[in-house]
Amino acid sequence: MTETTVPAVGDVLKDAPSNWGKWGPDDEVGALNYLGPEQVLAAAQLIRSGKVFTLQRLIGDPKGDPVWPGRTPAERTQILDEGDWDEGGSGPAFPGGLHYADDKINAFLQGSTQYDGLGHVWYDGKIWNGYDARTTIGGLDKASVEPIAQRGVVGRAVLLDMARFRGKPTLEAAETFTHEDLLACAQAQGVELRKRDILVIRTNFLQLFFELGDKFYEGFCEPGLVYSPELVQWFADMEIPNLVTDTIANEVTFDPNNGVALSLHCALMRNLGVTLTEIADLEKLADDCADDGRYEFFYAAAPLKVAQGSGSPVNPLAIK
Ligand code: UVW
Repeated sequence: MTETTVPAVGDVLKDAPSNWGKWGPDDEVGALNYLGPEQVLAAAQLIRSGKVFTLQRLIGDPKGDPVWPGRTPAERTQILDEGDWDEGGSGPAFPGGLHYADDKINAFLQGSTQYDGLGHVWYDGKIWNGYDARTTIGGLDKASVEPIAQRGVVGRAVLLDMARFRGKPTLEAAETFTHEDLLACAQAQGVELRKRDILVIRTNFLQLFFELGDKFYEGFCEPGLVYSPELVQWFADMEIPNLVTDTIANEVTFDPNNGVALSLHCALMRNLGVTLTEIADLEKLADDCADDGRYEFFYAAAPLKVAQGSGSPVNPLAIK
């Protein structure tokens, strides 16, 4: 498909459902409004074994950090260590002789497991809730990651292990699935999808990043959910607050039907206010779910409170 035949995302989504205004003109957290004390208390009932799974990928993994093309992995720099107190070193002399280590990172806020602020993507000059896209200039004045971080995300989550469901170690580049496939996967796993569930989808695609090295980015097109009006309506009807996946960008990168890039970012995040969480490490959790047959769990996550940030690293917790 050549670029000229690719339609504008706004045309593709012209009849798509929208939640703009649903939570008032000042809302900045969208579908997270679906998660309140009732959902938190119900989710807490799912904690039975006390097993805790942390879903963040390592920042500074010696095997490499998978990032969206054009972003670079985080660089951690050691600022102070014991060597600074060697003879002639510049380690500060504290009363009592304390030594310490300091370091800093230079990182894309979306360069690891992350929450996107709802203002992270847009089209036609408007971000979530109809705010002007010019509010993003120099930092997000509206719908940044900060209100999500202030609120936190807690609820019942369900793992949909699409790789196991399809009998593959990893889904393939550009492989797609729909909400019907998610429902079939849930049925095969013996778990019910309920309204206001946090959806956690495993493809294990990033295993190929670690196996292929730089070749991973050749013809880059991740597998994932593919846009259809029915899928977006299903997310709206199911009141899904948060979509968590183990890919870099949560959906098939280029829609095979029209070539549009990341149309679900626009349909789900910009229009419905569904919060997106990417690059989650679901491997230990998925093995445990396959072992005990329990695919539902308590989920809690809070990105960092970064003023005006378009996203933030996060280490979500799944507790069974
Ligand atoms: C883009 O939107 C480009 O990336 P992501 O949502 O994966 O951070």
